[in-house]
Amino acid sequence: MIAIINPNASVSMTEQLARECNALSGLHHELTFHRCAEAPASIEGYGQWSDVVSMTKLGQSLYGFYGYKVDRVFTSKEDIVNSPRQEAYPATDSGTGELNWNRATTTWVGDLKFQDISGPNGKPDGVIDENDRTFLGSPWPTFSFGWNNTLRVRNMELTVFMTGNYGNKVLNYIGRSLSGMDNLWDNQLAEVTDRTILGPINEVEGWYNDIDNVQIVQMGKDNMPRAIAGDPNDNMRISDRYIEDGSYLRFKNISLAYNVPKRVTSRWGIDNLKLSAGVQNLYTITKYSGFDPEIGASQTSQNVYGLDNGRYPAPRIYTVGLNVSF
Ligand SMILES: [Ca+2]
Repeated sequence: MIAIINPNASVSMTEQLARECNALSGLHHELTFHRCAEAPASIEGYGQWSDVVSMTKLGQSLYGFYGYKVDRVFTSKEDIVNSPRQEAYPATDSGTGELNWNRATTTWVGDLKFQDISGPNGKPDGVIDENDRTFLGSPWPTFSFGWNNTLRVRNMELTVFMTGNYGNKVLNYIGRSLSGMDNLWDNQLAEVTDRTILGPINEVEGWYNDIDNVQIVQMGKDNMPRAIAGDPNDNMRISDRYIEDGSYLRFKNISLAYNVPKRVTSRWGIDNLKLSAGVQNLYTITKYSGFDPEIGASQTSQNVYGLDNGRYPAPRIYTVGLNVSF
C-alpha cells in the first residue's frame, strides 16, 4: 500500500512519487512530503479521452482505481422503479403522466443496477450520479518478487528465474470494450454468450418493446448485462466489473547449460566449451483473464498504473547458445 500522507503534495511531487514507486515497487513505502505549497484535492487519471479510471486522493492508494460499483442486474420494471434512480431512468410523459420506457434509450430489464454509495451531501441520496463513484482497489502490489536459482550437478547447470506480483488490482480496459455489446460491428469475446438474455412473458409481436412483457431467460454470469446498441444505461462505465486480481507468478527465464569436460575439450585445443538452451516467459500462473498481467505504468496517462489497454503480451523466446573460449 502506497499512500500520500501529507495534504501538501503537489502534482509534480506526485509524479515524482510515481517514478519512485515504479523503481522501488515491491517494498513497503510510506512517503512524506513537507515542503510543497499547493494542495490539490485529488488528481484524476484517464483511460481514453476523458474516461476517469483512477483517482489520487489523500489517504488512498496512489492512482487508486475509481468508478462505480455494480449491485446486480435489473430483473423487472418494478425492480427499476423501486431502486435508486439510474441516470437513464425514463422521463414522465407530460400528456399521459406515464413513464416513457424505451429499450434503446432508457434503463431496461437486464441493465445494471449501480450502487447508491453517496450524494452531494456525502450520503446516499437515491440517485445514481458521479457522486457514487468510489475507490475500487489499488494498482500497487502488496509485494512483488524475483527469485533466481541455479542448480549445478556435475557439468550441468539449471537456472530458473521466477518473478511476480501479489495483491495488486488490474483494470481490464481492453476486456471492457471486447465485452461491451454496445455496437453491432465490433468483435466481442466468446464470454458475451453468458450475458443476460431477455424473452417474452407473452409471445406477441413486438414483445421486446414492452417492458411489462419482458423477463430474463438467462441471467448474466458475473452480472453481465443485456446486449443493446448504444448502451443507454451506460453498463460499460468504469466499474468494479473490470477490476481484476493482477497477482501472478511467471517463469521468466529458464536455462540449461552443459559444460563439456576439459579432458574432452583439451583434445580439440579448446579451453572452455559451454552449450546452453533457454526459454523466456515459459509459463505464467495468474487468475487475470486478459493477455498478460505484467502491465505496469500507462502509456496514455501519467496518473494511471495497471491499466490493460491491450498491451502486447511478453513473447515467449527460445534461445540456444554455444560458448567457446580458446
Ligand atoms: Ca447517489
